[in-house]
Amino acid sequence: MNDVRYSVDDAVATITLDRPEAMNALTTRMKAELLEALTMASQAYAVRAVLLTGTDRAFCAGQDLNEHAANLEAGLGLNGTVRTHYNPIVMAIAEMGKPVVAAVNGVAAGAGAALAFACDLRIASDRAKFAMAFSGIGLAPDSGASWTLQRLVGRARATDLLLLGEPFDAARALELGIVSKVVPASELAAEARALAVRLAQGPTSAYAATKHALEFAASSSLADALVLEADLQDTCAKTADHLNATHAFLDKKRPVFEGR
Ligand code: LHQ
Repeated sequence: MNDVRYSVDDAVATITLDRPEAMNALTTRMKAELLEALTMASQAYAVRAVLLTGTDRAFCAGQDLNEHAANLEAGLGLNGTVRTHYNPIVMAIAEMGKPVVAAVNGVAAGAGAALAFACDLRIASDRAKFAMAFSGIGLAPDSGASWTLQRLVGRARATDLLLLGEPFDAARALELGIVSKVVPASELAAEARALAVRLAQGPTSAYAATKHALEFAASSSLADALVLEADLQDTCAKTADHLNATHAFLDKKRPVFEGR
């Protein structure tokens, strides 16, 4: 991989978008590398949480507009990238049976912001800035932003943010509930890592079930959500983590989760 870095430590896979000269804007190569990294993290048994971040001033400026302009010039339109790259990337995050934390270190624009929205938790540096840049270049939301943003902030605010496209800073993102925490830029890497390590030491199967239940319940009836909850709870109840943590509680000990 060239523009995306992948490393595993303490059961946390860290995926770093690393093309700072273009604010980590996504080229075809970068999108392929990001999907490859997410797939590796998903498949690796030893990985129990994922941390997605950027470098320098940017988390991710969305689609690389130089490459996109070349495609338009060549009459290729979007060149299939929404279906070929963005959609599989977002689904890889959503379907990852492990928590995914976005450490938003700087600008997150367009599909870059949508990537952060697709993650399970977002922690931001006080230098982070979000821009729903789609309408600014005559496009509608993609990469799940129409789905995720309204679930994060409610439909009225999502409509406002997507139609008007006004950039907003980390403090506003916190107010809107888009990020769960804002920390000084110098502390972001350590704070985000501590959060990811904590999640990697948690009940991985229960986390996977929680993600599944939330995703399903977002667009189902209460009755159907109850049915799925019951099934998922059956699965969780069979894990060693559940048995051990229940005994640990009764023994007044801290539970140790092994992720199985
Ligand atoms: C960039 C980019 C960029 C290339 C900064 N590309 N170089 C899906 C499917 C297919 C097509 C289209 O889109 C999509 C979904 C999307 O993602 S749509 C949204 C695409 N992204 C944008 O419209 C954001 C464009 N960028 C900006 O608005 C600003 O650059 C932001 C707000 C990100 C940062 O502003 P500043 O902090 O003022 O930095 P800057 O504008 O000076 O940028 C620094 C450099 O990064 C600069 O290059 P240069 O060679 O002049 O130093 C920019 O050209 C480059 N850059 N974003 N998306």
